[in-house]
Amino acid sequence: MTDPRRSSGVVHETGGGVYTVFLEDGRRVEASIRGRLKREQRTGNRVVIGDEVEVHMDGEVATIESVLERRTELVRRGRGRAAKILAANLDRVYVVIALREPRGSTQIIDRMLVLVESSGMHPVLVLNKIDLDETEDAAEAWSDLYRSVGYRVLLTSAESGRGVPELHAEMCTGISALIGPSGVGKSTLLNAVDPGLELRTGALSRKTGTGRHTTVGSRLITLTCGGLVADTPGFGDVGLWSVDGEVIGACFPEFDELAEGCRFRGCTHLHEPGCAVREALEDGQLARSRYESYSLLRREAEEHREY
Ligand SMILES: Nc1nc2c(ncn2[C@@H]2O[C@H](COP(=O)(O)OP(=O)(O)O)[C@@H](O)[C@H]2O)c(=O)[nH]1
Ligand SMILES: [Mg+2]
Ligand SMILES: [Zn+2]
Repeated sequence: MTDPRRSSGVVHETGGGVYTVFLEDGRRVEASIRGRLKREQRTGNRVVIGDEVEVHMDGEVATIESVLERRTELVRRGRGRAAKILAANLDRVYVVIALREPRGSTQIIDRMLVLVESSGMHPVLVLNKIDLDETEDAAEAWSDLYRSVGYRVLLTSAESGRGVPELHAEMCTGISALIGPSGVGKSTLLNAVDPGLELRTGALSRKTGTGRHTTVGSRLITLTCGGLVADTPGFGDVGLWSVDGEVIGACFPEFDELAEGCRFRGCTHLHEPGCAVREALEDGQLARSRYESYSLLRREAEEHREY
């Protein structure tokens, strides 16, 4: 028999110890969490947006009893900071980069792809602001490069509308997230996908100055078509994320097969003899920019390692 006071739902908002949960029957409740879960929160295992939870209803009082196993977790690992789960059960992550204003680079792209890959998710690359002059060459070169290593690439512009219908169609099911540096056009793109959202965009938020209006909590935005979009302050500070050195190799999909040919197990591909990854680089089978990003991230991880 099912207990009528128990129902399951999805966490749509967190912040200040209050969790907004949408229950299966469509009700929206503000829940707190059970003591045992509260203790886990302190050890970093937090209840986050996208979490599927079991809620106990005592009249109008809602309490989160347990969190169901997550299908995915997007984790931010900081330099010297504890890892933080930003969102659970994301179905797709878009890494958004502007071709200009601010100008993207393969290094920025690779860094963000790696951050998402290190959480076990395979992102979609969005090359945005394709309406601006002199963006064609980079757009073409980068789409070719990233498609060749196994990523899906979308070319978009909120200004011209390019790619917006495609993005809209994909975002109407499940939970999506857009991550990327500030100013690349994430909020503007979401407003183009769903004009009803009226999200604040760069031109406005700069005026508010010292972050008085910055979002403190995290939320899932509901699109008119029913899709959900994760929004957390953590998506804007990708520059502060870092990745453990040992997993970086696994975050470059095209290295996987090559690495099997390395002479040494656990080869770092930086200096060992008989390295198949570096051989592929010399043979032109591996893009130099990808290898450079790899070695940069790897060295960076070594510098920030803590004992
Ligand atoms: N030319 C052009 N500018 C854009 C486009 N999308 C956004 N912008 C501008 O880029 C700035 C930052 O946009 P915003 O959406 O706030 O970026 P976010 O920080 O990634 O959310 C704003 O001034 C927008 O007007 C676009 O597709 N083309
Ligand atoms: Mg924004
Ligand atoms: Zn190697």
